[in-house]
Amino acid sequence: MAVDLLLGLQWGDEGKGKIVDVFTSKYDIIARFQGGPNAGHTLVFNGRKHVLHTIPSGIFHDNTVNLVGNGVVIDPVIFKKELNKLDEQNVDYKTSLCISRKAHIILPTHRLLDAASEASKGKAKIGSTLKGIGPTYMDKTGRNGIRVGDVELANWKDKYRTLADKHEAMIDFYNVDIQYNLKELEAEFFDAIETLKTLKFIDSEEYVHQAQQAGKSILAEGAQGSLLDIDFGTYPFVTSSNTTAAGACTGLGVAPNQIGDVFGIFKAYTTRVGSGPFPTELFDEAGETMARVGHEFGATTGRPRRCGWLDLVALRYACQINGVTQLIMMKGDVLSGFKTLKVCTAYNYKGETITHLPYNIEEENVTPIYTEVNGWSEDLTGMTDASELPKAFNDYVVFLENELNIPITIVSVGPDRKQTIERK
Ligand code: 2SA
Ligand code: MG
Repeated sequence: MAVDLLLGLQWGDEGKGKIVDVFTSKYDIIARFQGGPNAGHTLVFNGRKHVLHTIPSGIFHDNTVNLVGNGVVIDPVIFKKELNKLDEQNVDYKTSLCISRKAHIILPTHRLLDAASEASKGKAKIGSTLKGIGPTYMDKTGRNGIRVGDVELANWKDKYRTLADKHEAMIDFYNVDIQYNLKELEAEFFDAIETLKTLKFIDSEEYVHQAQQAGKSILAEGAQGSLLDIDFGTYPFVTSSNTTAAGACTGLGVAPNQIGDVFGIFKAYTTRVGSGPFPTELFDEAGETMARVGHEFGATTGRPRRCGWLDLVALRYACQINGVTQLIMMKGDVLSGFKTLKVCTAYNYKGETITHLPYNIEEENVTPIYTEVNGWSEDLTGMTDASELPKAFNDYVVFLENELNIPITIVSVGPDRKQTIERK
């Protein structure tokens, strides 16, 4: 059976966690394929909010296997904290959670290097979540990394020491003021490694292959968003993995011709957390309203998210790169009450009108060209059926479908599982 993908089409925080949770009953296996604890996937059900970082969003369902693929980077300390939270809620993950032996491990010194690198950049900082993501992927591609499978080997601590010593020298090289006690951090790290070792380590590409042969359904859960992709995002203000569809092939071992549906998820407006260009960003009351009504704060760091109008130039680009087959629009409820809504349909790029994403979308090069559409005043949050949705809302959705030429099959009108409406 083909593997379906669910990906964020903007700068992350589109609501992937919620939709994976809604979809989980249709799938046997939910798999993360990239990123790490920089992600914050929020799920709301039975009046409770749950935030996951590394663990796939299918974990709250019985009978679903949750796989952390080879493309993911794991911080054992954060992973242990996530497990503790699941323990508190009596979630039985011992049999349902599997980890690829080929996934790379985030060391305490990776986190310190992240902090040192950001501090050395001053105003030009990336706005990293400081979870050590960049340095860990650097060691992976530099062929120095430590993988989950290594901790099953007798001499892995020698390899650890060599790498951590090198990292300490690199931290010194940055010559910035970073206070740390490595002994303490290491004690916590090695303790968390022991917890990690109680979980199921697997050769995940073989597992995925066998599952496909056996007719099992698999959903690959993306993290961050397409515009944070290391190759196609707003470099260097990106994360260090391929967040786009191709990342699911390399991060799970799924062949390209084995990809089925690609669910592209986007907010009815746009947000971004961290630094970097954002052509439709708002600095006025409209942006403040989106932030306030949409509770736009980072689920991992608590940082306020920047808000702006929907950018169809960027969204079209993301749809193309990912081969999106169905769109899912989130947070339409947040826009209730706006008299008119603006949608960016093209850019003025150095005096020329363009509809593609150019090499550089810094403010001085790009001015968004907007189309204005009618807003709606109705509160959508209690609606459960497409027939209840107001006309102006439907017009907005149809306008976007026509611009993107892809059907919007689901609209979300609130954070709860139940606030999810299918469009026929
Ligand atoms: P990193 O941590 O080195 O990968 O950061 C590099 C850039 O990627 C952005 N990034 C994110 N953007 C949105 N959401 C993310 N997850 C958290 C959330 C973020 C948070 O769900 O809200 O809590 O702040 C995420 N992770 C990484 C990051 O902001 C940098 O721009
Ligand atoms: Mg998030």
